[in-house]
Amino acid sequence: MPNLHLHHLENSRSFRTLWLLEELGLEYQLTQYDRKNGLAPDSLEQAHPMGKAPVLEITFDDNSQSDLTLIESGHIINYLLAKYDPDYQLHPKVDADSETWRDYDFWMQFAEASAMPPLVMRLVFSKVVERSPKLVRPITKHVRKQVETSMIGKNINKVLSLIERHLSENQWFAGSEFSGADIQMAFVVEAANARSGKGGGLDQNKYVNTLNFLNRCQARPAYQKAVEVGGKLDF
Ligand SMILES: N[C@@H](CCC(=O)N[C@@H](CS)C(=O)NCC(=O)O)C(=O)O
Repeated sequence: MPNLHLHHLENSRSFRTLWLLEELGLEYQLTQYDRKNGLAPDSLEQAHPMGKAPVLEITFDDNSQSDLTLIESGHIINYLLAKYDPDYQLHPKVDADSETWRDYDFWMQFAEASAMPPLVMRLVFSKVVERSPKLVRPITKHVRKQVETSMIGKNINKVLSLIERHLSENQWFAGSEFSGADIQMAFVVEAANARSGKGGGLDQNKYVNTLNFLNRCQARPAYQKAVEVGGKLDF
């Protein structure tokens, strides 16, 4: 069995990896990093030059193959499932004719390609306002409001509508079974549900299926173990 070493940054996408490692019941080594002014500390660059979380290092004691250093949470999820989920308990078989697989692949991609960018922009603007000197704060607030109304808010609403519609027709993102796509997308929902900054939390009536999905995720023992080990997500 190779050694798995996860580099986990507090309050970050590496929670996805931690949660999946727990779902799979795998042993792993963990290095935790605290944020510095909201960002990853420089020391994370020693694990991978990108300096972003997650980083998963895999070493093979038997020299059966070269060691690996993986980044990109979606890529890591797919690697771990391809390797450690041979019975397809947490991911569907690749099959272009299967709606379950197409949904799985779609939401895996959608999470980082379309959903996270406007959520990150919202977070960045709220930090800019928070950290701007008192004197210029009315200006940064005004700019945030403009960008929020003209761009960020609209894009986030489109993302959330798509998610809510899908979850009103499906129990999970890839059909009727929990899968890696739910781990990938739960982080999106948590970020969208953030109460800090401009978020204020999701509307309980409008996004009832989305919030029920999040509750189902948070009730999973592996999710709770990941919180215990790596800390609660709190944006
Ligand atoms: N698309 C990448 C994004 C990685 C990423 O941006 N990670 C954030 C944590 S949520 C990070 O390390 N931020 C710290 C920084 O940029 O300094 C993934 O899904 O892994």
